[in-house]
Amino acid sequence: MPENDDDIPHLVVASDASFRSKALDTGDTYALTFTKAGEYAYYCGLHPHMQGKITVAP
Ligand SMILES: [Cu+2]
Repeated sequence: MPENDDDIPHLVVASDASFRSKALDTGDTYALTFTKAGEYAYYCGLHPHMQGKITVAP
């Protein structure tokens, strides 16, 4: 499970607003199960320049 190992909080927000974590402090984790294949773009709600993409294979 991914964990925030930074010394500042971050939070995970889907670009299409379909999921959103709470603010994750150091050591916090956030897990989500995807049931549909596709690409899911996300960013950090506190630092929007931090972006990523999850690819779920069929
Ligand atoms: Cu952040």
